[in-house]
Formats: sequence, C-alpha cells, structure tokens
Amino acid sequence: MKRKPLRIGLVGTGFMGRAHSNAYRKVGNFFDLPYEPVLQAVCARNAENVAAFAAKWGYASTESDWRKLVARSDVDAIDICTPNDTHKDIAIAAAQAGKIVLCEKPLARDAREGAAMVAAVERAKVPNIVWYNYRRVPAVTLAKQLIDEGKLGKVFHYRAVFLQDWTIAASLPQGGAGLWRLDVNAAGSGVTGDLLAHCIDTALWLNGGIASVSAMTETFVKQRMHNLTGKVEPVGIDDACAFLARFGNGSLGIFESTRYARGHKALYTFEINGEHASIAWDLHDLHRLSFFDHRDESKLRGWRSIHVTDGDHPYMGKWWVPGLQIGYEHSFVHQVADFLDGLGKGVAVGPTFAEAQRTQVVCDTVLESARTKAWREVAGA
Ligand code: SOE
Repeated sequence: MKRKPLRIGLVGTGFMGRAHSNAYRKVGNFFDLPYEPVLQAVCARNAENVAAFAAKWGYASTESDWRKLVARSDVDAIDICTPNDTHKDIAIAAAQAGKIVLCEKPLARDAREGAAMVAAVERAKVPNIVWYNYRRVPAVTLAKQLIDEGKLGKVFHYRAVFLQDWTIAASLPQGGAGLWRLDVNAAGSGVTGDLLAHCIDTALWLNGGIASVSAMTETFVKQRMHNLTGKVEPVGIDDACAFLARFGNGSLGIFESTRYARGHKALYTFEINGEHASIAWDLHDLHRLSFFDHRDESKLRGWRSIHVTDGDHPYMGKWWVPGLQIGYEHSFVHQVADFLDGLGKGVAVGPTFAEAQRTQVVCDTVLESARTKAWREVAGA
C-alpha cells in the first residue's frame, strides 16, 4: 500500500513526548497503514533541550513557540504532550488552524476547559484523539471483546485501583518540569485527573456510563516548596482519592488511587464480576488476562491466566510469534495504528475529545462529591 505522509508537529519533550515519538517511529514497521507519520517538527521552550530531543528522535526541525508550530503549513497534525494547563489553548489554536489534534490525557484540567476543546475540534471538523493508552494493551482490548461477546453476562461489580508511592517525601517540591503534577494550577487535580482518569476511561469503555459517585480525597502533605516561586505554598491537589460509583447498567464500582501506597510504582488493576464470569487485569503483568468462567466443568473450574500473545489476540498478529510478549510502549503504537487506519477510512477513532470529555465530567463530579461530602449525579450520564 502506498502511504501518504502525515507530518507530525509534537509539542513537549518529556516522558510522553518520548512515548509518542517512539510510537510514530515504529508503527509503519509493524502495521500496514494508509499513512506514514513523518517527524516534521518538535517544539519546546528550551532551545538546547529541543535540539537534543530532535536529534535523538529524528525530528526534521524545531520550534520554541507552539504558536509558530501551529501556524506552519508543512505540519498536518499537532500532538500535545505538555502539562495539562496548556492543552486547551494549543488544541483550540490547532483546530482553528485546521490541524488534526492528538492530545495527551487527561483532555484538560477540568470539564469546562474540556468542553471548549470539544467545541473547537467539532466546529473545525478536524480528526482528534486523546491518548488513553491502556485501552490498547492487548489484554485490555481482549477484555473488551469478551465483555462485548457477552461472556460475563450481567455485570455486578467493577473494581479498579491505580497506586503509586513517589510523592510521600514531604521534602519533594511542587511545580516545574517533572513535578508539575503536584501543582494544581498546572495539573488541575492530583490523582483524580492523572491516575483515576485512566481507570475511568477504561471503565466507561468496558462497562458503560457512570451515573453517580460518592468520593473522598485527602492531601497528606499540605504545603510544599514551589519550584517556580521558590516559596513554600499550599498544595492544591488530591494526593489520594477513593470513590464509589453506580454504573448506568446497574453495576457497582469501587475506584481508588493514591501516590502514598509504599511499594507500588504503577499498580493499575481492575476486576469485573459478571453473572457467568469474571475478568481481572494487572498493569505489572500487562500481557496476562485472568478469566474465570462458572460454566466450565466444575472439576476443572478455576482462574485461567491467559497469556495474551497469540496471533488471534488483539494486535498480536502484527508483532513477533505466539508466546513472545510486548509491553507498555506498544499500547501507544497501537493507538497510532488505529488512528491512522481510521484516518484512511474517514472514521473517528476513540477516545475522541468528546469521549474523553465524559471522563473529565466524571473526574469533576468525583472532586465535587469529595468537596461536598455527598453523592453526586454525573451530568449527562
Ligand atoms: C504519573 O506518574 C503517570 O506517569 C501518569 O501521568 C501516566 O498517565 C500513567 O500512565 C503513569 O503514571
């Protein structure tokens, strides 16, 4: 298949800038697609850093002002990998310039910003997507297939946690490169927007809409030195959040996230219990899906650990040979592959901005419930 070039303009050179660049570079080697990403330009404020990043990843040019990048006629798509407080302005400007927009999660700091971004891409009719990458871990995509095939039957319970331990030290500052997730002005919220947003995106995808929530949050370290002001300032983010949820399909949800679970670096797990079967997944063992089916012959009944590496498992036919596993970075490759495939067919590929906005609304409702100490209905659920 002759591939058309899709010229990428990347904004941001941090952890996600690397994850996305890696995906653009690899995708064409493994997937047959109508488009080939071209690393046209990368943008970041620090000229030295951006030049080093461009050299390392193979970008043809650099910019130090995202407005210049958005205005360039030799760029087709803007990929936003900068802190959350910059997503709205870049995405809206990119949409107004007629660019395809790819945005790192969460869509925005809150649902108000998210709504403006959805309106902009819909008004401009530009293809758009948000990088909720865990949907495209093959074991998670397999979970989706099993649920859609009705293997679980009626779902009763959805349980998800995302645990980390990297902010326990009270001496850790907030703000600036690497630590903007602790600064409420840059991030919008703490674990709710950063980690629970992943859990909520997966849950909405696998189990449908959330109707109402009851939440509690805590900020364990109340003030931290701010890297940008040099002063000790109040901490405005939630360090931990737990919430109960009622799904539209009648099932009950429990979600928990914290950056204070000593020993856990990125423990994202979920378990879903249905009338016939249950499934469970663990990011630390991401190529396995646990499955229990009550309809199995009773003497053989038990939890199976499916090694999701066979040619007929989602995405796996494109990689090595059965039994050989892939990892975290491949979820980003899969997202690019699906997006480019959709672009060729003229169909939207999720999570679109509009879909990611539903996660944003749940996050806002969770924080509102915690603030008011009351159950809250999720608007538009
Ligand atoms: C936070 O530490 C973080 O990097 C999130 O921002 C990512 O979205 C998550 O996938 C891993 O943890």
